[in-house]
Amino acid sequence: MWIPKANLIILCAAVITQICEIGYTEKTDMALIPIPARMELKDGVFQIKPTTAIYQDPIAVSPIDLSAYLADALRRELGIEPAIREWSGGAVQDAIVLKLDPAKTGLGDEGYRLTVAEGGIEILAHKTAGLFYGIQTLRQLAAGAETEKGAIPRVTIEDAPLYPWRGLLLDSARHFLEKDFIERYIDLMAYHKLNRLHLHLTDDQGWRIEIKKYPKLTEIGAWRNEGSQRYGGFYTQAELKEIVDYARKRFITVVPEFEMPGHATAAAASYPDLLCRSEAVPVQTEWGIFPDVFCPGKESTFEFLEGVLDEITEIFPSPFIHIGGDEAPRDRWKECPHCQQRMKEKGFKSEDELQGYLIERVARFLSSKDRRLIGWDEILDVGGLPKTAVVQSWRGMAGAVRAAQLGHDVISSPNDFVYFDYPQNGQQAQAKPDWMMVTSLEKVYQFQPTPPELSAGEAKRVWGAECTMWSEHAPQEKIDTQLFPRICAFTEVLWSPPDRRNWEDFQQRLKAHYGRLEKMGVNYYREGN
Ligand code: TNX
Repeated sequence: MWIPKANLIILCAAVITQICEIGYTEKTDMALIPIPARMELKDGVFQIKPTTAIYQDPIAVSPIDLSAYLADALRRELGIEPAIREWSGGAVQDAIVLKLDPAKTGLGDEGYRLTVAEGGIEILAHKTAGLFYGIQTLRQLAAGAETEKGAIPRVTIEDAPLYPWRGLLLDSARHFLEKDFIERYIDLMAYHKLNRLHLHLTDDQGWRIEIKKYPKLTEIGAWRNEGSQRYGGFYTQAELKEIVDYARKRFITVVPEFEMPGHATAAAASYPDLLCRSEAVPVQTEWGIFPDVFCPGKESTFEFLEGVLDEITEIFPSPFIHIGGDEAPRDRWKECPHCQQRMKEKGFKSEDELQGYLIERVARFLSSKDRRLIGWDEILDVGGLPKTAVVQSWRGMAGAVRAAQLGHDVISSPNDFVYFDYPQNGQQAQAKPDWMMVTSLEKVYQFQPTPPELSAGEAKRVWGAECTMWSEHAPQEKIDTQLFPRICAFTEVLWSPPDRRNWEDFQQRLKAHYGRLEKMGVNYYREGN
C-alpha cells in the first residue's frame, strides 16, 4: 500500500503519542532484557564522557563497593576511567549518583529507580541489591546496540523482580567446570539479573568438593577413566569459598548440591562401606541411573553424610542446602540385612519409607545448623518430609502443584521448559539422546513458573524457578550455546511483570542484545547452525 509521505508523518506522530500516553516505548534501542516493570522515555540523551564522575552514597559499600564495580564496568565497556566521589546530598552535574534511601521500602529488596536527566543519572534503591540491578540496566543501556556508545536515552525506569528465586544450575560433576568459567557465569547471571547459582557438585561420574575428613572423595572420587586418560578435577575448599565470595559480591547465593541417596557412585568408589554390600565400584563412566546408592541401614552412612554436610555448611553460607533425592533405585536395600533390620525396627513396610527416613533425618540435621533442605520432587514420594523442606519440581510441574498444596515452598524447574541441556530448534541433528525434547526459545518465553491451578495462597509458595545446565552432553565449551539465548527468555519470565512480556517485542530486543553478548564473548546459539 502506498501512503503519501505527509500522511506517514502524521501516522507516525499519532503512534508515538499513543505510545507516550501509555507511559513507555517499545523502541528497540533500549532493548533491555529482562524488560523493566515501568519505563518512561523522554527526548534527548545523557552522554557518559571521560569527565563523568560516579557519586556514591557512603553506605552503599557492602557487600561490594558499587562505585568501584560500576567504574570497572565503564572502563571495560566504554573505555573511560570515571572519578569516584562521595555523595553528600545536593545536585551534581555530569554525574552518575548511586543513592540508598531507607524510606523507599516500596522498591523492595531488589528494586531500583533509574533516572536519566540532561545533567546526569541517578540510581536509587532501598537496598544495595537494587542499586546493583540498576547498574546492570545502566550497563545494558550504555551498550545499547543502536545508540552511540555511552549515550543514555533520557528515561525513568522503575523496576523490581516478579520472583525472588531466579536460578541457574551448573553441573560440574559430569564434566568438570573450571573455576574461572563458573565466575564468568556469575558475571553473566548478574548481567541478566539472576540471583541463585545451584552447583551440582557430586554425582556418579565425579565428586568435586574437597572434604578434609574424607580425603579419598577427591583422591579417588574426583577422577574417572576415559579411555586411557584420567578425567576429572575438584575444587579445594579455599577455591569454593572464593567462588561463594565472588557470587556474594554480585548478589548471588551459591546453593551447593550433595546428591543422596542416589547418584552416589563416585562417593561409594571412594568409601565402599557406604554401599549395602560394601563392594568396590569404579567411578561411573556412563550416563544414567545406577544401583549403587547409599545404605541407610548402616549408622556409619549417616556419620558420613553428616561429616560431609558439616564441611559443606562451613564452606557455603547459603541458608539452603540441596541434597538431590532424585533417581534412587532401591533394589539393593531389599536384599540388605542392615536396611531390612532398620525397616523392622522402624516398622516400615516399604523401602520408600526408608528413603523418607534418610531425607527426614538429614533435614533435621540441617535444621540443627539453621539450614533448610532442598530436594528434587521425588522427595515428595517417600513420606515423612518435614514442612520446612523446599521442593524443586523437575518432572514437569506436577511436583510444584503437589508440594505447594502440601505447604512446601517450591522452585519450578520443569524439564520440558527449562532444561537447557535439551536441544533448541534446529539443534536436533546434533548428537542428543532420543528422550530429550526440543525446547525452543519461544517455548521458554511461554514458561509459567506458578502453576495456574494453585490458589492465591498456595501460589505464594512458588519462589521462582531455576533453569538447569546438565552437562552429560555439554562439556564446558558447549555451555554458552546451550544457555544462550534461552536464558534471556528465562530471566524475563522471572523478572518482568507478565503484562510487559511480548514475544514479538522480545525477539526485536534480543537482536540488539546479541550485540552486547558478542562484546562479552558469549557464543550464543544461532538458530539453523
Ligand atoms: C535428570 S533432574 C536428572 C539429571 C540428569 C538430567 C538430564 C534430575 C533431578 N535428575 O541427573 O542430568 O535428567 O537432563
